[in-house]
Amino acid sequence: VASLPHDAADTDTLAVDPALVEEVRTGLQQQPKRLSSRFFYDAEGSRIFQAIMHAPEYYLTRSEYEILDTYKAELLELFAVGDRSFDLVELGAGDGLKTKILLSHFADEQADFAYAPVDISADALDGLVADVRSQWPNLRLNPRHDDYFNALEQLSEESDSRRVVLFLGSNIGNFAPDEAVDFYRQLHDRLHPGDLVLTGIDLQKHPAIIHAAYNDRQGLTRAFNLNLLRRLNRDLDANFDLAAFDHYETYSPETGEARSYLVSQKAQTVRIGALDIDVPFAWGEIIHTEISRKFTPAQIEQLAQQAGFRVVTSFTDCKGYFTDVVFEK
Ligand code: AVJ
Repeated sequence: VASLPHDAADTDTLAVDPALVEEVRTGLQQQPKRLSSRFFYDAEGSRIFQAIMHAPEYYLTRSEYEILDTYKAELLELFAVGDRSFDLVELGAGDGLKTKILLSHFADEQADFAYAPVDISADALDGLVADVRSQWPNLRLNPRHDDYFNALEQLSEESDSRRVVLFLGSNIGNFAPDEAVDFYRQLHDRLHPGDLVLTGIDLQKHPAIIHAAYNDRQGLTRAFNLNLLRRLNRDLDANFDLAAFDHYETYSPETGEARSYLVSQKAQTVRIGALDIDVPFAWGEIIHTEISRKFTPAQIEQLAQQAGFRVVTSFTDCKGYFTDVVFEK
């Protein structure tokens, strides 16, 4: 079934991800149709997301950057309490742009720590590792191309330093409400008492600001969403006509959910060659592709508690758009 990637740089997809096959089989034969946002990040999708982070409407990255830059000294005091060594484990490290603010400050202060970036994208991880090695050749660097929880389990066997887990960028927002609790609870299970989590979460705010962040004028979010169909064309030998689908975004201030959809602009049938199925679309029919949930401070407190964590402290940017929260086990 596997078709080889046409893009040689995309080392992730030498064989088709069986999870993608399963997702398409169930998601596109379901009513309403859906595909998970975890499949956005092939090489091209990762590149488009980098561009989104620089879009004027996408405030999340700038807000979190400001928080980490403003509070890096306070964070180091929390992480290295009593000058103990710690393992900084970053889940979903991506290009590590924000984390480099912390690495730079921690290195300047000669903190005793190792950095273990974890990512399921080999492309993203290789770039980050090369970059960090050249900037801080003496830093203890322990990259993991792995699933988040596998990596955490291995790390706890190899070292008895305090673990400080970074889970930044409001990645938690992509989970359904019950999955978010479950994710933090699984994280809690794999940590030792006294270990910390620094987690970045987007806050509820004026709905227009949030809606614009997922509906930018340059069309980057649109390209990001449509790229999922391009990936299916390539990896699963599908024949989506990208011009026959539109990007549509909603934000509900009642649920705090930004939701992305692809909308079929005509009645059409799409063939998924690798699955040997034909998928019919009515005019105006949608595929739901992403949830980016926004939280209130009270919801974050509740989330932490349900997962068994104590909230130590939290920081926000000057506009109050975003928060970085420290949990302790
Ligand atoms: C990387 C999951 C945090 O949901 O804001 C950006 C991904 N989607 N624009 C988000 C995304 C559309 C982003 N996260």
